[in-house]
Amino acid sequence: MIYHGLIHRYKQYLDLPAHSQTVTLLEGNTPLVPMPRLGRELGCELFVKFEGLNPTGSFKDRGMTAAISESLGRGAKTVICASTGNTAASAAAYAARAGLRSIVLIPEGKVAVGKLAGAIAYGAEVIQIQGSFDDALALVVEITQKTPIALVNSINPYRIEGQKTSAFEICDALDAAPDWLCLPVGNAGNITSYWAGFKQYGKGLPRILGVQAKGAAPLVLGHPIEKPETVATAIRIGKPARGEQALEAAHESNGGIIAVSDAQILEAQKTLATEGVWVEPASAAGFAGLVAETTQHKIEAKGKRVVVVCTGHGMKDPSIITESFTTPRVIPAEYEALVDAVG
Ligand code: AN7
Repeated sequence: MIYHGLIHRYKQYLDLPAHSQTVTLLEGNTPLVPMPRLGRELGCELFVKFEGLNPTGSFKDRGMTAAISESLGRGAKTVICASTGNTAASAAAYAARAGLRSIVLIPEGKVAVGKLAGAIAYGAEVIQIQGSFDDALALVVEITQKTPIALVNSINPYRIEGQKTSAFEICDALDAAPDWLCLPVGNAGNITSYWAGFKQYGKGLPRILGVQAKGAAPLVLGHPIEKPETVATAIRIGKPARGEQALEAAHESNGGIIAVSDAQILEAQKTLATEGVWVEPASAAGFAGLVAETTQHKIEAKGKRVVVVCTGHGMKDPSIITESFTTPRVIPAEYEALVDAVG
């Protein structure tokens, strides 16, 4: 069966206005990768929903196909977003596809190189803000209230509609919701979308574990963070726009929102790669949270079906790896030297 993208596939479940004109890069339909070895170590049946395999390398494409389709149909000429990077690349790609102008605001010096390169490659006008993601978000909200420029951050309700489809795909693949769903939380659009999606689809409800980075954990601490800091720059967010809904999802699902350290995040990134899945640091936070909670016996994962959402590809943030490894050794281009080196 030919795949036409997630709006086509799940149209009946998505509350999109009639004026929408579908703009798609065939996003979604991402693999639910079994992780038998790591699952055995944790005592559960473990899967990764690998959202890094979307067209621009992150889950943002699910919401962006919906938001850009609506903006285009409404007659918008320009779209704008604030971003820690992945939203920027996704908005740029879908705007390019739709023939719209895109403007993206990013926090100065804090965006992973693969994301910035993507935004530029797809033709976005990139503006760095001397401030945080939260400052940038406040600015784009203001300009979209005062001008016809369309906002494509996850405050835009169509972003949530599109992102619900990952929950549908998981239910379709497993024929039921998993027992646990673990995912990173930044601006809290994704956790909001998953919970809405599972509730709507009627194939059962998972318990949801939302995971923030310790230096950017407003939902765990219970107050906004003025200067969020974490190696996981994607979730370096101090005032999540959908924070209330994230807390609601955690509470209603009998799950929780926790924080993990940067060291735990980087360790989780390495561990996932040992089973062949390379994700960017923020993306590994869900797995880091699962490991932390099972180790402390706060989550009883034994015999349970657990889906960890890996939101963005490792290639988005190569410097995290390249800055920490030693340069590969150099040998002469001779067989003897190779034999020596291989040992
Ligand atoms: C890889 O791109 O906020 O909780 O501006 O890139 O829905 O915000 C990215 C967020 C998790 C958090 N994982 O999702 C942006 C941006 C990755 C991300 C999140 C982001 P939300």
